[in-house]
Amino acid sequence: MSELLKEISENLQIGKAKIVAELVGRALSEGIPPQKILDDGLLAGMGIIGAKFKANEVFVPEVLVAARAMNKGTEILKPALAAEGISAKGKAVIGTVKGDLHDIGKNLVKMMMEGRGIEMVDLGVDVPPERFLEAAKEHGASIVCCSALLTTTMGEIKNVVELIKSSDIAGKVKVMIGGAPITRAYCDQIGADSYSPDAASAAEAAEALIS
Ligand code: B1M
Repeated sequence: MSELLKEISENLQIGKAKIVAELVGRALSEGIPPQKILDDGLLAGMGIIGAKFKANEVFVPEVLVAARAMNKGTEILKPALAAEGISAKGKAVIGTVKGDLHDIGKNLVKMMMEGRGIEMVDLGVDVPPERFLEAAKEHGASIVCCSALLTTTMGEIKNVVELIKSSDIAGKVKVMIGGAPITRAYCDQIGADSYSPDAASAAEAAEALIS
């Protein structure tokens, strides 16, 4: 890996957004292919943060600043990627279910998935099942991601699964679920496609589902 790409990865990991943006610009002007800058610079750095987060070596604040640096770098890179016809690996919609306003975990999941090159459509919080379905159709997403933090709202995930399974996109869209009260047993019980206990595992699972 070139020294410059290594620098991008390292600065991303410590959340130096401005420097990451500058380095991405420099890499482009040096003629490094945009896909290589994305894979070996930005995504490589985010991958390391994801693994460290999973191993409890870094925590929420570090992930948030790394993700912000990733976004700054991606902003600079996007026009070059688009010009080369390079698109995201896949698309997912994400939201916190109806009645639930917790979004810190959902945002982390979104950022980790973006860190794996997946385009994320964020529906925010308090999202009714119909909105998940509508957005999946509108954006042609292959994954619907539901987060729930309350025992009183986790039942809404079941409503999302049922709605999607009875819709015309059944079988084409996978439902991924997570949040503090959610378990693998619950996932199996309601027939969701994938459960992940944390944001880094969710990003890995999403990548596997897409490929
Ligand atoms: Co709330 N709250 N809260 N709260 N709140 C909890 C969840 C609670 C456990 C606190 C407690 O009593 N000990 C409790 C729930 C009890 C229960 O149902 N079992 C609770 C309650 C009761 C409430 C209110 C009802 C309180 C009240 O008003 N009486 C109320 C409900 C409001 C509503 O949603 N309608 C409420 C409100 C709030 C605040 C608004 C004040 C605030 C939310 C701010 C925000 O999100 N913007 C808040 C907070 C901050 C918490 C705690 C303290 C922290 C939650 C959090 O962000 N954790 C929480 C107690 C706790 O967990 N210690 C609590 C950090 C975050 C990174 O973790 O969200 O679990 P988490 O996400 C993880 C994984 O779960 C996973 O990945 C993430 C990162 O690795 N994950 C997924 C999450 N989504 C995923 C999706 C996936 C895969 C993995 O696939 C799609």
